[in-house]
Amino acid sequence: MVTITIDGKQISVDENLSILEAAQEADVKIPTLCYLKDVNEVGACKMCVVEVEGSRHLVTSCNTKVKEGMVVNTHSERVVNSRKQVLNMLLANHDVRCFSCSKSGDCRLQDLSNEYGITKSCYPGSAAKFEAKKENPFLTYYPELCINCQRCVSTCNKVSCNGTLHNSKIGTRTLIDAPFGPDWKETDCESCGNCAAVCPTGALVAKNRKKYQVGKVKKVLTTCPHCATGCQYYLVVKDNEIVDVEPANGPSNKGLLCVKGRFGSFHFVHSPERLKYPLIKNHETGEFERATWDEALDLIAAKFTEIKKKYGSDALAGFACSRSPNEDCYMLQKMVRCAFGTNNVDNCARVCHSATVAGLAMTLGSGAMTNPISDITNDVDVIMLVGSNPEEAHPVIGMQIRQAVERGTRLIVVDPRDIGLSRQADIHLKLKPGTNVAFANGMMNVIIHEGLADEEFIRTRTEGFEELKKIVEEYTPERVAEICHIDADHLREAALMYAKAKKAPIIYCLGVTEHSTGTEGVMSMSNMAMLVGKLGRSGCGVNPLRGQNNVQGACDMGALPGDLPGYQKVTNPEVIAKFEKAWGVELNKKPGVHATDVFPAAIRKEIRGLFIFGEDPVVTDADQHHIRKALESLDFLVLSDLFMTETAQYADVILPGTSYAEKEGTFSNTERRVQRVRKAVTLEGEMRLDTDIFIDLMNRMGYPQAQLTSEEIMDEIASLTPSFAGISHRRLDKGESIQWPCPDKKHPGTPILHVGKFSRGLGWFYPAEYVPSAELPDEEYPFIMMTGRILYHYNTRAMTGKTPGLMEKEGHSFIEMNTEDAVRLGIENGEKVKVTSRRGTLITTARVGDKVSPKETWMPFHFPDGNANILTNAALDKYARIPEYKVCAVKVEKLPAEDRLAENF
Ligand SMILES: Nc1nc2c(c(=O)[nH]1)N[C@H]1C(S)=C(S)[C@@H](COP(=O)(O)OP(=O)(O)OC[C@H]3O[C@@H](n4cnc5c(=O)[nH]c(N)nc54)[C@H](O)[C@@H]3O)O[C@H]1N2
Ligand SMILES: Nc1nc2c(c(=O)[nH]1)N[C@H]1C(S)=C(S)[C@@H](COP(=O)(O)OP(=O)(O)OC[C@H]3O[C@@H](n4cnc5c(=O)[nH]c(N)nc54)[C@H](O)[C@@H]3O)O[C@H]1N2
Ligand code: SF4
Ligand code: SF4
Ligand code: SF4
Ligand SMILES: [Mo]
Repeated sequence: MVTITIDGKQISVDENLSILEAAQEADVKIPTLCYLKDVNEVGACKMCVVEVEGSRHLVTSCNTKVKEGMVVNTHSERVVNSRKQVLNMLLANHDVRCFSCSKSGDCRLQDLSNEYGITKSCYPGSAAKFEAKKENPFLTYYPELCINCQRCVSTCNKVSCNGTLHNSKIGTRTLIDAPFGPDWKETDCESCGNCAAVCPTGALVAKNRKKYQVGKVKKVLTTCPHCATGCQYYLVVKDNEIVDVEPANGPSNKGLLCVKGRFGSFHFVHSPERLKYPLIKNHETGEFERATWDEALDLIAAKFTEIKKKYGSDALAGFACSRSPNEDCYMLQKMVRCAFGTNNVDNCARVCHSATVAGLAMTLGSGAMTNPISDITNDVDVIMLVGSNPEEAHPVIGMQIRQAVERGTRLIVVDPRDIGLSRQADIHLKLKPGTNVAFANGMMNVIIHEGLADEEFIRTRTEGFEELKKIVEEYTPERVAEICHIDADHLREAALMYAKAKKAPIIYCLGVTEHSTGTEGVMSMSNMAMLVGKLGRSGCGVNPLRGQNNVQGACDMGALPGDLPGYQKVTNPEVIAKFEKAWGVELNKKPGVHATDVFPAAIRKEIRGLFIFGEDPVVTDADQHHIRKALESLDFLVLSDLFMTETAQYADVILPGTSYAEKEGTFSNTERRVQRVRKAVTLEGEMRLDTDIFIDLMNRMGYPQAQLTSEEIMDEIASLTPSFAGISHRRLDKGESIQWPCPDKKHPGTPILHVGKFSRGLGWFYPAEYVPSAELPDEEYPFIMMTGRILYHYNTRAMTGKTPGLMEKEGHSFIEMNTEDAVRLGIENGEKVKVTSRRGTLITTARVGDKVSPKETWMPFHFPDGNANILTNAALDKYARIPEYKVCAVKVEKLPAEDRLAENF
């Protein structure tokens, strides 16, 4: 600590602070323009100058450290004159027609000019005129408003870590070479808008800002509805319409957002395509007809009751929506269990991370991410990223991984493709799809042989090691290199790098889970971490990045066939007794059917009535043809959604639900953090709260369910779920941020799992042998096809597809293939091709390069003009029943000349 005097006030402060930070502690305001803590502390704008006794020159307070005995004057005449001088210089080249600027009223330059009484510069400005860059659909750069403060450049380089913003010299002026011009689509800019968020003027600005004036809008703090990063932001609402998004400083996003959160999370709310009233299918005409809520709900209750009476409760099933709040998912599973009388309830985790839920529960005792995002991206030595593409799928986590790499963290990427992060990786193991188990066994073989296993950890905290060791012995680096198509020495290097690091998290995603051996892939991840004792402590762990905004929550809430809320087992009589007492109903004790098994069961007529809440399986489940057949086989299908989806076409009744912006509730992000979702707008139409729909239906089917608000539902959840016992809307509204388990009202939540002891007691090494994928390439179908997602669209595109700018950037399906294969087949980049698997055929556009290896291809599943799921294989994992989306066999063919150039099939 040092003692200094600021404006006559004596204070003691940390010696590492700058004068500016010390002044902030003393409540003394020093004006700044370019300063951004830890990001831009260059002292470029000179607004923050102060007078320090004994120093001849004024000093910039943002980058001058305090010293014992320092006497600082922040508002002397000399200081004020200097600041006026700075403003005069800045305004000379700044277009001051503020009334036409969208940042007017919210501009630091304008505020400071007013404060210092400078309305017009006393200097002549440069005569040069510069064109705005405005082709990017979300962002514009107006050079005439730029004061060259460098905040945007530093943010793009050090925070988003994208590196696309640079300075350029035009004549005497330094301006920003912003990638928003005519070639914006070809640049590496991700349109995240984090640069615009820090621009102190209207120079670099989001186009949405044009739609409103600050002061005339309301801001509602909520959680992003796309991926499970759980970014916090404000919805900016003008006259009951969401017009913009502003980042909030949430625990997982730290003020950052990605393009979907910032620009793709509200157009869909107001889309004219929203379902507005209930629809019943007229089976004579095949058309949907408008109905009243009473007609629709009575019909559903009658039909479902009839099926139940004729064929038993287990002929009914319901899917929960992982895009919707915990409270909605809880009520959906309660409806299925109490009113339908079955455990046939599931959610899209089945096709996503069910292998994680099953695999980590078996080996560690809890199927959730072990460590917080900030813990595994800050101050860690090595990150091992397996089958996870966070730059596109969890972009704000991707940004934090890029920051870690910039700070010196080493990166191992294990992915069959050149993803963005593989460029920054120390080691990229570009393994053959479907060979994760062999890779992990090879890593462990090296670790054991090099004597790097943590024997103490293995002895005290785990079981099953001897059996694992026996299996792993067979996976020599040379054998694994052959199976995985990688270099044996690279595998050795990766094993040493991971094992020797003090702190090294494994981060993994669907490249591990979406296989017919997905659960064993997941258990291979926990095997590796246990072998080197990297569990139950900071900066380590086994970290699945969950997908949907609330898929963690949908599972936590018991939308699973074998689990009641909080993973309390349906097969445990004590659990059943507790819920029977609380819910006042006799519960079905037979574990239900998994979502992926519901479709074949429908074809066999074992399941006859299905309630789908916010999912679109025709588009997203493997082997579309088989899903369509299953839906046609049902006696009665009900759908609650925001839009008329592909699946909705098969429904008997369609119910209009409400989006995240129209309701209260909570989402649980990937790190088990429960965060609030708040109502921002009320829309015209007959849409109803999804929870009210379920409550009404329960009552109509004879289960008396009281009307409850979202807050009351969370209280019920807490009363029945030990891991949620301390969680309530009230605590969250006070600003607390809680990661479950949170066993009581005083408990702060649990950031790191398995500290000192695994949830299952001892951690279990699962001895996994490598088993090849269910469908391998052969002469007829010579290519492996993988599938996955891209940055700009989200799953079915139901929501992101309503933002025109996102469609402008990426609007059509494509297939990535290797140049070697393309040359052999005479296929050029950008050409239309025909892709066929044993299940179907589609036409799409070839993207040729070396992102994928020869004999391998990759497709997104977002686009209707060539949906990858026409081709995918519905082979299921034996434990989790997850489909093998990541590997099937296809052939790719050149189209006849006349079809080749035809646009947009
Ligand atoms: N922009 C965007 N973000 C999203 C979504 C979206 O649709 N769009 N969806 C959300 C959802 S629901 C989820 S679950 C997550 C998914 O997030 P991710 O799992 O990160 O995304 P994917 O693209 O499905 O696959 C990840 C990677 O697995 C690799 N891979 C394929 N096969 C293998 C293999 O056999 N082994 C290994 N090691 N890697 C393999 C692929 O090359 C790909 O880079 O994203 C969420 N975020
Ligand atoms: N080929 C291939 N296929 C895949 C994958 C892959 O990697 N490859 N990944 C799989 C994965 S990981 C997942 S998670 C699934 C996702 O599959 P889905 O869950 O089917 O996809 P989403 O687009 O998330 O669909 C959500 C639906 O919910 C609606 N909705 C959103 N919010 C609400 C709400 O609050 N209330 C109501 N009533 N409706 C709402 C939306 O309008 C949308 O129609 O796709 C899977 N499909
Ligand atoms: S939008 Fe994001 S990636 Fe593009 S220039 Fe700005 S900060 Fe960089
Ligand atoms: S665009 Fe804005 S943030 Fe970037 S240098 Fe210019 S004024 Fe500063
Ligand atoms: S990273 Fe995920 S949660 Fe964050 S803004 Fe982007 S889509 Fe939303
Ligand atoms: Mo997912």
